[in-house]
Amino acid sequence: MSDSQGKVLDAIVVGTGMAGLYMIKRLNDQGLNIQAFEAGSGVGGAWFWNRYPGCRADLPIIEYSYSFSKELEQDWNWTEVMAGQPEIERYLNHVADRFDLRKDIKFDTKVTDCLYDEKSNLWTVKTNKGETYTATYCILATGCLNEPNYPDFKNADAFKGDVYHTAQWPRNGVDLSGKRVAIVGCGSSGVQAIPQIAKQAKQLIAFQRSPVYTFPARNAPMKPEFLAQAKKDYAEIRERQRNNEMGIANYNGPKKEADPSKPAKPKPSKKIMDITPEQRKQEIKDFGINVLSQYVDTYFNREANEIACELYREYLRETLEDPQKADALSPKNYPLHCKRPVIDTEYYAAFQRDNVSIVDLRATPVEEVTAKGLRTTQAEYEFDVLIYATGFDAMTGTIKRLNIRGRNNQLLADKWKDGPRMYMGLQSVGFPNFFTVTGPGSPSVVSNVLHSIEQHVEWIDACIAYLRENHIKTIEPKIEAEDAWVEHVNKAAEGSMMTAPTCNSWYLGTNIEGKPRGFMPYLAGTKTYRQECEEVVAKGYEGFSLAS
Ligand code: NA7
Repeated sequence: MSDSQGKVLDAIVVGTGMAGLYMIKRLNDQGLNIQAFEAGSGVGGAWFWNRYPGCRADLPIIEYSYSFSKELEQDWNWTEVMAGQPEIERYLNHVADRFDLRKDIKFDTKVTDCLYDEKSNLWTVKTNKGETYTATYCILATGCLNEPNYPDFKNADAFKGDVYHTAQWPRNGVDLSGKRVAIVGCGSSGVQAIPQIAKQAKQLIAFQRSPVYTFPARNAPMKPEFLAQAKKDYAEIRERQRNNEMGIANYNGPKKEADPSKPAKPKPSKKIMDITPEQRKQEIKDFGINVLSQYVDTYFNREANEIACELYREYLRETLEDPQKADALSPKNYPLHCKRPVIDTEYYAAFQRDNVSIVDLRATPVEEVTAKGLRTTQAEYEFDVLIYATGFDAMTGTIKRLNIRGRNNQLLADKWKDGPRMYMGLQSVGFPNFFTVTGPGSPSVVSNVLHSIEQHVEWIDACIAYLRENHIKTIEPKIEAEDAWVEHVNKAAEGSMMTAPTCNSWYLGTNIEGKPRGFMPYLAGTKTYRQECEEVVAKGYEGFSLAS
């Protein structure tokens, strides 16, 4: 078995989003003979598929951009503070061209099987095109949010109008002007899409199961002087990212010298419990509603968190004149910080429009899909277009759907039936020379994910170089190291609002029917994690078995 030229490859990379592109670049720089596969017809991964109206980064783009090339940092000119999907996709295409990565990618090609052969110590990778490739190393760069989740509604196929998912949005866009549109799901994607769709559609019905805590994105056009300064400060920005547990520098432009003639600018309190109810309201007035997400005690202290939740609901009642809409949009029964932070641009303003209504699925669940729309326990709603913004089978969904077989023909999906088991989110016992970029058990989605991607890609790249230099045939975790790491990951999440008993989220897998509940990312922080990864290497790949 071989690639089309009959050779055994050094490495195979699956996926060409932010992780895959950088992985290809690093392996090319090492001079390896590689092949990458991409299910889409272009690069970008999440930024290729999620092209729904309003899709944009939820971090300032200066922070959420590659740090590996100084020249790229200097040459690329961002136009918005929180760049939108089209601009990010253009950037990733530029990266692919600039570093000549396309030559290694087979597009429109889905990997179906990754099979380890113990005798030859090679991975065989099969694709939906009927091709077979073999390589020493197999690297999954399939991302954490890749497998779209569709609700299990009765008569799901009955609807006669057009159906879309935000995560599989058509490349040529969808004209929703003058249409009656329904959207199911009000997580990050729904929250970003609703205000944009509301502007086009004749009528928009949002079918909402759980309202979210969402905070204004504070997006704006990128000021040329800010960008120029950021370009000068990139080295410092990246250093600050490395020293922050989220991989975020919180860069606000040039540091200003304090003017002794002016009073110091006030800052909000650190803890909500340290201030009186009146002061809390004053801080919301002074610093905006985003201040609620900044009080450090709300992350671990239930009482502090509940105070913030109540203030949030109060803010909604004041913002939305219609008390019924305010009530329907009010998150209840689960804490702030349970789900990944949601940021928005005029989300609540969209519900002030006459053409936008909300159906509270907590009060009136969906009974079935009909030819004309959706029937809840209360009514049948008719529309022309149905949009699912219902998220993903996150973190493990794609990996478990692949036929990945390691030693003794063991299926990875079987090994993970009660939850993912990996050492450091990089490798799993029984699957030698098989790596995942931002796999479960690493900080990935609870950090600036591109920062985590770069750290993982560099670790894997250096590991492969080490194996080759030292003529080591396989690397694979030891079972005791993997078990201890899984335990360590669970411990790191204890007491967090993200694992509160009342919390349900895709971090926990509870958004997918039948998926075991368990917190999948590693919450100790990116700085801590990076140090742990470096220590493992310094101790001769502690916790891994290396076989010559
Ligand atoms: P999310 O955050 O998982 O949101 C999905 C939404 O869809 C959420 O409101 C869900 O309600 C809702 N949902 C899911 N299944 C159903 C069914 N069966 N019926 C009704 N409503 C349903 O996905 P997003 O795409 O918005 O965001 C994912 C990440 O992408 C985000 O965190 C950013 O990092 C970017 P629920 O909350 O489960 O009650």
